[in-house]
Amino acid sequence: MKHKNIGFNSKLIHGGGFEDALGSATVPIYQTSTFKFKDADHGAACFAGESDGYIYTRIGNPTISALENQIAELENGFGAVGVSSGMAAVTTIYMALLNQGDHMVSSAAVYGPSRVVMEQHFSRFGVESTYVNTENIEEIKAAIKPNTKVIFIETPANPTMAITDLEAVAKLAHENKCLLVVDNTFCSPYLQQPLNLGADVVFHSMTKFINGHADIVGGIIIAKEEAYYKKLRTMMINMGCNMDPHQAYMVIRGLKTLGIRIDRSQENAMKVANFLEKHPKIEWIKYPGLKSHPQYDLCCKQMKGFGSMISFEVKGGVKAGKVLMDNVELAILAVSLGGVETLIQHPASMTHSKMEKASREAAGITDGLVRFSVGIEDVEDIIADLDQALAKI
Ligand code: LCS
Repeated sequence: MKHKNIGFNSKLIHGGGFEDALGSATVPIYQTSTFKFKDADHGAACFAGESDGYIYTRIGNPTISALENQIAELENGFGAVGVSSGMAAVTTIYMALLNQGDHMVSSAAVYGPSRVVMEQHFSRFGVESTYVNTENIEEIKAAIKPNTKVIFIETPANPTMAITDLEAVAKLAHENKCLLVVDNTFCSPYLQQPLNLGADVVFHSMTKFINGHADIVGGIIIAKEEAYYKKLRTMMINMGCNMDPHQAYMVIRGLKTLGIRIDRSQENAMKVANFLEKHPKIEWIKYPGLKSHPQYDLCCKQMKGFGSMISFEVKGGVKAGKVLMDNVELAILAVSLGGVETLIQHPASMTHSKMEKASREAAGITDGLVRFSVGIEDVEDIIADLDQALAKI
């Protein structure tokens, strides 16, 4: 790369080292499914891996490569593999790193489908799993078995905002010859770089902060070492869950403002959290930036900022929470998160509804929990909106 010693925000604009023969200043959309070979020998060399020419878009495409190279650099990994969605990242990781008879230990509170696909589908192929409260390292230690191959962590966890100590888990994983995989969706590389804390593989739903504009779905996996990068890329190619060049172009465009979007949304989130914490109708609130968060010190240690995700419960449980959700006017009642717009949703009946109720409760996803993704609007408007909706309870 040309610019070696530049800061994170500069890398968002200039990172990845993209260049093309026409001197394009931004990355164009290479909207093609296939690429011409110069001659038969060149085609054979591309397939043999002796030439790095492009072959076919499921295997690789210049627009997608530009995004992969940029994100690999931001996460400090060997390489990145773009995929069609965050869930495509999850299934590619499970398929590439786990075999029949293997076991995985994971956070009880992870994005619902990450758990459902393991417990209800990979179990059909003989992969075992145990879900524990990974805030407590002793629970992870107790769950490790001789056949444990992967520890799969989401921190902060969706939607409980529980934090896992990445350095401690990385050490434990490696002592037990396991790989540490981290879902970094809630932070993005701007706030947390798990590979620098010892993780082996990191992934994102780029649908969220990385793209940031609620207009595409996408995922990416970053590996620290070449061997795992190759395994993951081969699995993505064979499963056919590649990104599309237009989707990659949209993410490259959104990524440029990641730093300024997160700065603004987390500044707003801190003010919203302070407002909610003092509000008489709030039963409890969990936000990494509040001293009342049980792992506040750990948040300060491993995250560069507190992010913009808040979970809370209104006094009066589900019924009162529904009144709140039905009466907000600025915040949009919708799933997803990490975009420029403020969103509100109810995990027990929406994002985490396919999880067993007992598993949800054990993970701290109470029926009354409301999840709030703070956007970049004027914070006075976000607070006024919550205030008027809370007054209706
Ligand atoms: N990991 C986390 C932490 C997520 O929040 C999500 C999606 C995924 C993975 C999957 O990514 P996708 O396939 O949707 O790109 N989370 C969602 C949520 O909380 N509401 O809607 C989607």
